Amino acid sequence: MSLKASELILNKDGSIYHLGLLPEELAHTVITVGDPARVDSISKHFDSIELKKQKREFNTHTGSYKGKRITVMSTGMGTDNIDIALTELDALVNIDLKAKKINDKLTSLDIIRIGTTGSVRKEIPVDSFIVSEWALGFDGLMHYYKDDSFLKKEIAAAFVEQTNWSDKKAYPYVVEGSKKLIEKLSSDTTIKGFTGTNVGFYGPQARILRADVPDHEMNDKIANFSYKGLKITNLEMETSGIYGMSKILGHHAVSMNLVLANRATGEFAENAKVMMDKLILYCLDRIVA
Ligand code: R1P
Repeated sequence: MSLKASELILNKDGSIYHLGLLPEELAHTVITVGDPARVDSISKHFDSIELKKQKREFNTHTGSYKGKRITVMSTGMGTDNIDIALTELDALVNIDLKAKKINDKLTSLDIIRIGTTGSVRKEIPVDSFIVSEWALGFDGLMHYYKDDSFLKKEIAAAFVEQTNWSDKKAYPYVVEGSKKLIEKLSSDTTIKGFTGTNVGFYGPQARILRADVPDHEMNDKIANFSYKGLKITNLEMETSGIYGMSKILGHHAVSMNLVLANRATGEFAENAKVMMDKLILYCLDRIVA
């Protein structure tokens, strides 16, 4: 049975609806970033660039770095975009777009997020590189999919209990990154972390400019949460979605984040551009190692 035109949506040139990409334009190693401008900061290190395409917040370059074919694509901010980005990346490798049929032989992508984040721990300062071993999603995305076999429900339950999590918010979910990629991207210059993925930047991360939040202690409660020694290290907005969708669809994913803000001390990075370039080169070299 073929997928309906309303479900697998294609553009007139046969490319996938939101990303605007054709299957042959995607490498099997994909770097994702939030910021469309960060795509240039990565592909400028490539030996050569074969493709540049942009649709909405999805800016994509495919090229090669030290001989390895890599796609770098921006996702914009938030796990609602990640739902689209990961589903359409998967469709490019695992669905025959012309026949609108799922391939018999499935392909696994290696997906590496290079992002920015806020640390919730004093001992993880600005400019640190965090490799997310685990993600805790506050965004609810995984509850819209049937497969929950990979979710660590006992950790989520402990989090709800310890933080007195309001049942008006989505129930948190916990998911692990790809062990293979975590090992590949880890070294003595990185810190292994447990990344909280929020559904927004201000209220959802207890940042108050003018609009108040119901619980001023929430970031302290998040920092104090502990499950068998596992503690949350940082907050950002995409990792849980990337890890969850990758588990459901059979891809490998790791999230690498540069600490720009320390929420415990109130500090913000002074050399963000220089440090991001260091993280980019570090990741590229580990990917091809
Ligand atoms: C918020 O400023 C954005 O920055 C972080 C958050 O996850 C969110 O997307 O990541 P990126 O720098 O990759 O966008």
